[in-house]
Amino acid sequence: MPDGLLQLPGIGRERFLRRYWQRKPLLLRQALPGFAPLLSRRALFDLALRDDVEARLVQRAGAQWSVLHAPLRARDLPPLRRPGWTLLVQGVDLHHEAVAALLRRFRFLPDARLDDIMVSWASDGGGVGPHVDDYDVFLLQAQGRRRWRLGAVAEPRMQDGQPLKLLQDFQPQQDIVVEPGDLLYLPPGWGHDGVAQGECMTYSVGFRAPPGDELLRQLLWKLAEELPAAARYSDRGRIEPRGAAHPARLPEDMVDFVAQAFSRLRPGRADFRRALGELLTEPKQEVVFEAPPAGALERRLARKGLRLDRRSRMLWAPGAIFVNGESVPQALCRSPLLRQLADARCLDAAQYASASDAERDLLRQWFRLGWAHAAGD
Ligand SMILES: [Mn+2]
Repeated sequence: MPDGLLQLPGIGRERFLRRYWQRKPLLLRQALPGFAPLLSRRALFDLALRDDVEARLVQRAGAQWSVLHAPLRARDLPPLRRPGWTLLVQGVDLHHEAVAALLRRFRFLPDARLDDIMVSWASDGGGVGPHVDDYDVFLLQAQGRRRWRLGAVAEPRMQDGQPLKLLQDFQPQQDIVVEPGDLLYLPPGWGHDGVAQGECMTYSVGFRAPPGDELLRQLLWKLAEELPAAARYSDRGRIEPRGAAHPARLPEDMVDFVAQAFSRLRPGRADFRRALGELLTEPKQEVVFEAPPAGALERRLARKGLRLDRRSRMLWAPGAIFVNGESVPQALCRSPLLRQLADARCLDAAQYASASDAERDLLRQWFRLGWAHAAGD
């Protein structure tokens, strides 16, 4: 597989973005001809049993579903021949280089939207039932066949008493069977139900599309965490002796106090940009970076250049550069070299040699944190 951006044969990226992205589903037969699983069933199961990996086991018995969340143990997994179960492993790109490379082929879409690749294995009849997701997803069939039923959902209503969010009265309008190499795009909120026909593996390339309220909640939290210390509430000289009859009454001037403190906040565009950049580059919860082994020489950076760790998240914006949940220091927030690193995710030896002292200090710091490595290591 060539290591370029995905071509979307027959339609092209430009037409796809104009007509389908965030609008309607698209099935691309043989978008990746000859595509085969990048890791074996065994390797996927081993990954699912690790305690730093997010995985779920979904089973169905008649109309009743059950879900088991990580940490999973080997004995939790049903026999392969038992029909109707599926194992879903989230963030496989964080642990597997070929899967990370597949994710990079989708970088014609902004990194800020890119989430992860989930890999699912299913026994015959396995699936997670009819549902909607709140993200864009490309479903790449990797092994075996899966039947997809798709339909627009005006107002999702969920079934009661299920451990999963399952649509009630799902009315599919499309019914297709996909084979290895086929790619199905679904916008957020589109109903879908995929059922394995025989043993089946599917790669889900997910793009977060957070609802405004959720984004705002996280941004406000982030802004709140950085609040400077403020004056303490005081009622000096304001307590009414008559109030003794109603000690339970909340003083109105305390309400004024917080209202005034809040109105002084006035976050500006730069604050929102910073909070958003730091939020979106926050590594996934289970990611732990490892410092390079003792004896790993920073001089190798000079000889080989530098590449970001595949789990490092980096974004840039006017006057700001973000990496793994942090803003780079003010003095470097417009560095063309760091922007270059964010876009290309690597710097060659010549580019590394061109770094200023401050840039080199920062890059060495990232190297020591395990956020970046010498190219080729
Ligand atoms: Mn889904």
